[in-house]
Amino acid sequence: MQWSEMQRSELCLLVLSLLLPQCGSSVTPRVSFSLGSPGRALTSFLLHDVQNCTTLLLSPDHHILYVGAQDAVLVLDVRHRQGISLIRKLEWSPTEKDTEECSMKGKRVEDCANFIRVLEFLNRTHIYTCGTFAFSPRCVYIDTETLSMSQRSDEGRGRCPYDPYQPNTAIAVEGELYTATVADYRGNRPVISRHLSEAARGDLKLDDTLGWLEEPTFMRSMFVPVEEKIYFFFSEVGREYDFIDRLLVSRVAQICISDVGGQRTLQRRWTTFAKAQLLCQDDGELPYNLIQDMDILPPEQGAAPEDTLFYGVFTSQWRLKSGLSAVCVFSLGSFRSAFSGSYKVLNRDTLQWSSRLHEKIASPGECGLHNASDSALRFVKENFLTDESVRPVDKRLTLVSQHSYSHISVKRVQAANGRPYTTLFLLTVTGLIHKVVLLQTGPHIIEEIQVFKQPQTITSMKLSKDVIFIGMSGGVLSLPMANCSFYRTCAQCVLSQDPFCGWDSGRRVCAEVGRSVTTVLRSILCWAFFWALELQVATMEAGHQPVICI
Ligand SMILES: *[C@@H]1O[C@H](CO)[C@@H](O)[C@H](O)[C@H]1NC(C)=O
Ligand SMILES: *[C@@H]1O[C@H](CO)[C@@H](O)[C@H](O)[C@H]1NC(C)=O
Ligand SMILES: *[C@@H]1O[C@H](CO)[C@@H](O)[C@H](O)[C@H]1NC(C)=O
Ligand SMILES: CC(=O)N[C@H]1CO[C@H](CO)[C@@H](O)[C@@H]1O
Repeated sequence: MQWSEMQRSELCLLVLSLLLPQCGSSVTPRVSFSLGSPGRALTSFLLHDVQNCTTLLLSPDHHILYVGAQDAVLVLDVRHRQGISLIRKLEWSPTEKDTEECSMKGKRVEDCANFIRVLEFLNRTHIYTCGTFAFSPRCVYIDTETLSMSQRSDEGRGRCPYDPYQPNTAIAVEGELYTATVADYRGNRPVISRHLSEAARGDLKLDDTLGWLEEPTFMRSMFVPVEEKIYFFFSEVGREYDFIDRLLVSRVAQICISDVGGQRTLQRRWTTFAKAQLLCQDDGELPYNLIQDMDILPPEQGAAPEDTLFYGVFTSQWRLKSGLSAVCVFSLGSFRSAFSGSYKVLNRDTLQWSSRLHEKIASPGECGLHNASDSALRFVKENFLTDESVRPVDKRLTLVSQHSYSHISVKRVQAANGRPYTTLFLLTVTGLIHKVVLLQTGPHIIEEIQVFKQPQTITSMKLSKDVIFIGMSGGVLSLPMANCSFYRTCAQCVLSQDPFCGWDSGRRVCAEVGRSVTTVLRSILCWAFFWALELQVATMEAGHQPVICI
């Protein structure tokens, strides 16, 4: 804990009338908690025989956390803040024979287990789950009422990777499963596909004759209901930059859920696949070109759907920026404009991309092309890379960090001053969580919390209403989003600039805004500070007196 930092902040408060410009806005964490600090206690769920808890799924009521681990799916009760308890452990492992065959093919025995990598609700009562199953992926149903796994298993090819170290993503929408993974043993046939489709629609996949994907690393997928589209986020080799060898780029790709494939051309293939480059780059600087994670923030109440925001963390391929990462925010509006704009053209003889204008026979990226003519579908098939890249909101990076972030989760919180604030939870590969609030003056790292010490290869992070869950090799951790009672005085409470917290001057405690009904009413004096901190310059101009906490 850096008390000195906090004391400095209090001093800062005293001289608020002098309005030091650096007051309150800082890109280093204001408070930092090392592993095991009482101020930010972790709840952990560890079982000696459970490993690699890397796939998390929360029930819609946030009472149950399903955990895809090694050779098991755990069903955990997470209703109580004090502790996590095991409801059921559903064992699911390959037979000895499977393991033997796997290791005979030259794989390490420890990698020949069943690593659960897909875990999605198909409907109210059933979860669909897939695992690597000794390099021979399988999928089963879990009945959430009886908490049992189906006896019969499906082949998992194209749904789940063979290799547990290959990243993948999956999402279920209306009972169908959309996946992005590699679909072969060696891991060099990437595919985006739909499974479990209604018979009349049929399963769909990518046409792989044309290089729709170039050695991708899949990160995330998201369904956006207003668009009736699923977006996939990944990085891959940017073949359009043929003057640089193996330049990697980040992408957003789309498909429409209404897609049923073409009738002759593109039969059983996507007719709505399109991809665009995601640019997380400052003018004149090297790009942060490798997407690590993405989260979605629905628009504020009353705002247009285009204002749906996507928060991504990116690292860089370039040595100059190694170890650094950046947060960039993209809007649904910018996806729309890229996908409805013009597309690059690939010269089949030279394999070079260009932005040459050519006759537009159809609109690639548009939903509802299943009845289109063969020539329209051929056009769509060949034009899948948008000419325009997707740039971040306000054309700038939201945050640049000395740390390498691997995960991001975003939440909008109503602060004591009644205004909504966007809060980011960023996890580093080395086990630090940074809680960041985006203020008008820029990002402010409210706190840094160490959640593990050993660097983890594969982790996951999920937010419930007020808790952050982290899945890692040894088990599952949970951390409350805030601990307001750590701040003992009004000044500490306000200067933390934590939108989860507000000063309750009746009880004289720093309380969670949503939890204490009276906080909002009683913290009038306090949120005058919030306002003062955010609008220091305006305050000075208006000649306002600084407010003192009492
Ligand atoms: C919050 O911080 C206080 C003061 O350090 C500590 O006593 C308390 O246990 C913490 N609560 C949680 C849930 O971390
Ligand atoms: C949910 O899906 C399962 C598996 O497809 C099916 O057996 C079950 O009837 C479905 N339940 C409901 C309520 O639709
Ligand atoms: C479009 O295709 C559906 C079947 O996929 C068919 O029922 C319908 O008549 C077609 N519409 C047109 C305008 O061709
Ligand atoms: C596939 C995978 O993630 N395996 C990890 C399982 O956990 C052990 C440590 O407990 C790691 O060493 C493996 O890499």
